[in-house]
Amino acid sequence: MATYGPEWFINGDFANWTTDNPDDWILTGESGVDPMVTEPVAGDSCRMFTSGSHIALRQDLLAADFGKPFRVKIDIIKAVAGSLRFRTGSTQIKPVFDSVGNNQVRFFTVDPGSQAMFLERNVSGATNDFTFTNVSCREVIPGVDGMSMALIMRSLASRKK
Ligand SMILES: [Ca+2]
Ligand SMILES: [Ca+2]
Repeated sequence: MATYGPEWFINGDFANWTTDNPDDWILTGESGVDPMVTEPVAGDSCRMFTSGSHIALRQDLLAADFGKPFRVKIDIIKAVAGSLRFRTGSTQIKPVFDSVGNNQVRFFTVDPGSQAMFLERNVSGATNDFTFTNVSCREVIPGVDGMSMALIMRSLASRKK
């Protein structure tokens, strides 16, 4: 089983806000209420809305870990229109998110060209409207899975004969 390194996102649970923007996130593209990032429930969740223009939240965090495998995770509580994606540097992490659900995970390798991790609207020029309560980004530390362990045990057993 793989294990996971420490959490990279600060305020990934959207507990802390200042003037309707989440602390520790770099927000680009907000213009009044369209596009906007807003706090629908105090200290709980984040809504990202646009009728077409780009909007993104970003944290710069992965410089020391180029080329390593990572896992992002999101809890989405409202999916009204469009889709939502993570992006590392210029590399979009697929598949995008388009539905409600907790613990939706994606795996990726950190783009060697950038330390920026974006959470952004996916569909250009269309309405994208999502509310999410938590996001997470952690390094994947590979382990021995069950099948590999079974093969190792069988190999060791046969050597004893
Ligand atoms: Ca939360
Ligand atoms: Ca805002």
